[in-house]
Amino acid sequence: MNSLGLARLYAILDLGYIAPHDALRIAGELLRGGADIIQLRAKNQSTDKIRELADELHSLTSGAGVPLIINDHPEIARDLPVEGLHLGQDDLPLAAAREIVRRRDCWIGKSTHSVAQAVAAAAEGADYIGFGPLLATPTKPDYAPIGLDEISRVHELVRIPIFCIGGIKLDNLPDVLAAGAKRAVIVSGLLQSADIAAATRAARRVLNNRQ
Ligand code: 3NM
Repeated sequence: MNSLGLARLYAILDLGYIAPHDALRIAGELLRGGADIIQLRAKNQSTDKIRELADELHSLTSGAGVPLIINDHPEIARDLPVEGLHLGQDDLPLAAAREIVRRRDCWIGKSTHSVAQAVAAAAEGADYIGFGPLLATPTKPDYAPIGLDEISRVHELVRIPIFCIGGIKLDNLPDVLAAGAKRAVIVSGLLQSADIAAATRAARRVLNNRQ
């Protein structure tokens, strides 16, 4: 199984962009392209539907050695052998989520939207953070972009893996890396490309060249 420490490209199967019945096929494309981690994000589906999809997806991702992370639903991370749970700032506190999941081998990541939140999430015991949105993004329209200037400072202050997120596309990825990012989450930039595996492979190549 890929380790968190070595992961560079974090892809999200966001059901705001893809239909549930396409999720497995598109996960296959992301895996073929070399995504290091896949998250299932399904804001408008029932918990039962997400659990069913997560179960199917996990058979695929675990066969490929790629961690599957569930957004928002600690009870699903408790019930299935997924590798991680992702929490937002408005979700339950990390310690409360760990109490529900009760598996130390389940990573818990947290979305952070400022350097202060990033430092707080690390202190709270997060295994990794998302840091963004760096740039304006239709995937998360209600958040003010942070810009690229804080990327180097957050890397100085926070030692757990930091996945930069928000408005990252293949064409601006080099600028994000030049600003100090080491890892990236790309959602619409992958899901909306004509060839998802090729776009994923291209992003991986840019991220790998950074090391
Ligand atoms: N979380 P795209 S930004 C899901 O800042 C998500 O926490 C963010 O999508 C955060 O790559 C974001 O399409 C959307 O911009 C990322």
